[in-house]
Amino acid sequence: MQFIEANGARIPAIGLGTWELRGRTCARIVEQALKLGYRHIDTAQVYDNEREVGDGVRAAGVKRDEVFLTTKVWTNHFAPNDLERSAKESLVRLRQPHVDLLLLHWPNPHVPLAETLGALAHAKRLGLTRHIGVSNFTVALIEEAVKACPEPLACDQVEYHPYLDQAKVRAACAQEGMAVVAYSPVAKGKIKNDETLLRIGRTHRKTPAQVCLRWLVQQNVSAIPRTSRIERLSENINIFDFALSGEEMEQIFELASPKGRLTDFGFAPKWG
Ligand code: 1BO
Repeated sequence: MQFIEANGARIPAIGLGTWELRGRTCARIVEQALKLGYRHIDTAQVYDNEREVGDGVRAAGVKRDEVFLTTKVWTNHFAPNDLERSAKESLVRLRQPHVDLLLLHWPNPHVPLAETLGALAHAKRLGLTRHIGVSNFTVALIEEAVKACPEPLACDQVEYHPYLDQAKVRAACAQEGMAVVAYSPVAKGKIKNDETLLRIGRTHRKTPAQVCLRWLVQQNVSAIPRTSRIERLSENINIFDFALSGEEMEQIFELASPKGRLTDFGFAPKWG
């Protein structure tokens, strides 16, 4: 497994995303992922599956300090006291003494960012999490957050796949020593019949999804594909035995389109 180093954090390059995974399916897939060699699991308070993620982690029998576990605080808990309480409740559901990374799930313009970041840093100092970071932050918000946060931020977790240009976010994170963690890294399956990815995949005997994930990892981005299918777990982690050429990387960058974003909500920030 390759790792992404970011402001003191060492984030496994491939992780398992669990958005929309629920109940026993979620627990089973987390357990299987860890048994197959995954060492990075991503959940969130709002996914309503922290309990099952915790069950899966324990059932896998992997040493806790070998697993990089992320959860996120939902935006209605950004007032300082709420944030600490919410983080502690996540730990109770996960049945863990701490997580490795605690993120602000989306920006919330209704609570001053400096106050929320102060509370996030406090959660780190209390030992509730080893590292802190943000998710769905634009370049302007990353810059504001870095200035306001009393502790280093390890990452910005954002939607990222070949159809969405994230060059500006990548550059801002690199400037601040932060990692980019990519959710929806295979564009919710939309890449599976992509001619460019199929052609590049044929050269390396890899699937379009594997080409996508390799393309992200070669940019020093950590990717957290979600799946509920065991066979996909193996496919998604089997990307460390080939390399894309510079030309292939460029051909994949050219797939980006202004309409490439797949996850947007009324409460989302104005994307730069
Ligand atoms: C509402 C959840 C978005 C991805 O984490």
